[in-house]
Amino acid sequence: MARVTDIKIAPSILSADFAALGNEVRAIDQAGADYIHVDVMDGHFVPNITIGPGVVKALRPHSKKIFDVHLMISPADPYIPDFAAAGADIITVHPEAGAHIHRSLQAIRAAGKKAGISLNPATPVDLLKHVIELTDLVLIMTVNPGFGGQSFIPLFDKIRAAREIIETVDHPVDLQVDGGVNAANAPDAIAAGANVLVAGTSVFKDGPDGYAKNIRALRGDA
Ligand code: S6P
Ligand code: MG
Repeated sequence: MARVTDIKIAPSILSADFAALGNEVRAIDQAGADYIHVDVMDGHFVPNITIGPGVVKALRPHSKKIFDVHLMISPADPYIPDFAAAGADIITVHPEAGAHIHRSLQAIRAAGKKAGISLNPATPVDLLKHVIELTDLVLIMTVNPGFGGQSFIPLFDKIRAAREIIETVDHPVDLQVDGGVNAANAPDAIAAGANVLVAGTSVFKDGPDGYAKNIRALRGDA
């Protein structure tokens, strides 16, 4: 089970000031972010449009932290090389976005990046059993993807089940929770087995002066 010191915080720039993304990435880096979570949306797989590989490339020089790129796009496979070249370190895809999730994970690793799989709230966790050997990060969505600021869906049994599947392999696999995460529900998500917390609203809500305090609060630090 993850100790508090093992908990990684991945602020989602979906909630950042899109008019100042370079400054925002630097600010959350300096405020203690472990990963920079980049939500890519295409207005087709999810009802919102955000950013593409060009923005990831522009942000890359602003931080040495891990760029954790969450592709909420369909199809995803044609764009894996572009996000890899732009500087993504982890590329996460959805099985709901295409027919061949096994092939998508292979393609991410072939591009030299860590492969993530993200499950929407209604997608059965047992799917992981068939791809966990190809997976470096499991993302359990605790909102229906598309917009920040939604309410957390308490899928703790699903998080526990994902942790059990991860324990069946020898290589390290992050268990990430994404959607409506805040200081109130973070302890239960961690207790269920999550070791990476994605948070947009709960990190960015008070402006740059609050980023470090909000990140500490998610870790359970006073
Ligand atoms: C939102 C998006 C998620 C975001 C997450 C962060 O639908 O699909 O992937 O990363 O929701 O925003 P917040 O405000 O929920 O923490
Ligand atoms: Mg996300």
